[in-house]
Amino acid sequence: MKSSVSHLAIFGGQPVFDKTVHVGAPNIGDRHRLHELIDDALDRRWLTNDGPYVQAFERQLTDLLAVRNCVATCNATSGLMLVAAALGLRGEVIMPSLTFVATAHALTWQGVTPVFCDVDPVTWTLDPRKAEDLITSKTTALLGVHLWGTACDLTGLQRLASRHDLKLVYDAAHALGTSYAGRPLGSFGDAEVFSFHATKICNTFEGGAIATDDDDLAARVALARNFGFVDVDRVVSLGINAKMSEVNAAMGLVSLESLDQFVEANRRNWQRYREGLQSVLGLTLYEPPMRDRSWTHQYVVAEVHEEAGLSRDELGQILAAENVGVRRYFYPGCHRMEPYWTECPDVALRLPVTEAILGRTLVLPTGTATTVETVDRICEFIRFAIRNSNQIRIRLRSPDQRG
Ligand code: T4K
Repeated sequence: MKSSVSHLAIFGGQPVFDKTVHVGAPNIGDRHRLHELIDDALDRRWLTNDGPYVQAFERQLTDLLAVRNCVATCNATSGLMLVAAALGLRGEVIMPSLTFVATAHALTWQGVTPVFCDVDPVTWTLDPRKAEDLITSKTTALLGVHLWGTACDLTGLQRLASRHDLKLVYDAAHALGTSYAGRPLGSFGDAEVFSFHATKICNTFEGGAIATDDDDLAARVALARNFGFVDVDRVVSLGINAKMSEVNAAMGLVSLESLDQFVEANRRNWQRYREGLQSVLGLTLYEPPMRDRSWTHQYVVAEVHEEAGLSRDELGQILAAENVGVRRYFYPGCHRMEPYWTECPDVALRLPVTEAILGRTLVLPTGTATTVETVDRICEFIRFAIRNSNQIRIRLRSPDQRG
C-alpha cells in the first residue's frame, strides 16, 4: 500500500492494481454448459425467432418471479418501449430522474413526456407524495424504478395509481432476485421490465424481459416484439424487432443456474466493504431499509460526505488512477441530460433529494469478478486516501501536481 501521498498514481506512482478492476464486470456462469448449449443451437440451426431456449428462459423467469407471463426482449429499453405502446401511454408519465437515461428515453421514443419527480430520501425510489403533486390531466401513468434493486413503495404507488386511474409500470432493470414481503419483484403494477445486460446480476450479454400478470398485455407485447405477426404472412398491428436470440437465451439459462452463487459473492463482498469502510469518516454505504425487503447486493454504492475531506469526484479521480474503475451512476440525472435539460432547465429545483444523492455517490466494483482480496485492497486505499485527505486535496489542487 502507498506509504505517502506522493506515491499515489495520480502523482506518478505505481497504481494499486495492474489491470483495471471494473464496476459492472459481468458475472459468468458455467461456460462449458454455455458452449454446449450454443453448439446445440448451431446443430439445430435455430438461432432466433422464439426458439426453444428463449421459451425455456421465459418459463424459468416466470417461475422465479412468480408471475403469469414473461416476454423476453433484446434489451430492457425496448421492453419499456413495448410496454408503453401496449398500455397506450400518452401525454405525461411521472418517473424519477434518478435512473439510467434509458428509462426516460424509452418513453420519449413513444412520444410520451417524462415528468421527473423527486425520490424518497431513504429508499431513493419514486416518492408517491411528490408524484401526486405532479399529476395533471395529461398524466397517463407512473413509472417507478427499483433503483439498485430496492423495491419502490409498492403500496403507496399502487394506491396513487388506482385513485387517479393511472397505469403503473416498474423499471426492474436492477431487481432480478429481489423481493418485497416475501414476494419476488416482477408481478407488481401493470408490468415490470427487467434488464439482462452484461452488467446485471444475471446477463444474456444484452437482453430484457417484460413480466406481467395481465395475459392480454403479455400477448400484445409478444406480438409487437415480432413486427406484429400473428401468422407467417399476417400482420395485425404495428410492431418492431425486439426479439431475443437463442445465444442470448442460452447465456440467460446458464446465468440463472448460478444466480445463488452470484448473490453469495455479492453478499460476501458487500460485507467486506462494510467492515473495511465502517471506520472511515464521511463515507457510508447505501443500504435500503431491509424490513420486508430482500436484496442481491449487486451494487455497492458509497456515499461521500463533506467530513471525508475529499469530494466524491476527487475520490473517484484518485481511485480511477489506481485502476479502480468506479462510476458515479446516474450523474448528472436524466433531467440534466438532453433532450430533457434544454426543454425544462428549472426541473432541478424540484429535485433536491435527487440532486444531493447524485452529488455524493460512487459505485464500487463487486460481483464474481471481484475477489475479497481486491475489496480489501480497495478499502485499504480508500482509508489511506481519506486519512490523508488534507494533503491529497492540496496536491490535487496545486498547479504542478507532480512537483
Ligand atoms: N433502467 C435502468 C435502471 C438501467 O440501469 C438500465 C441499464 C436500463 C433501464 C436499460 O437496460 P438495457 O436496455 O441496457 O437492458 C451500462 C449498461 O449498458 C446499461 O445496461 C445499464 N443500465 C447501465 C447502468 O450500465 P454504461 O454506459 O455505464 O456502460 P459501460 O460500457 O460504460 O459499462 C459499464 C461498466 O461495466 C464499466 O465499468 C465496464 C463494465 N463492463 C461493461 C461491459 C458491457 C464490463 O466489465 N464488461 C462488459 O462486457 O451502461
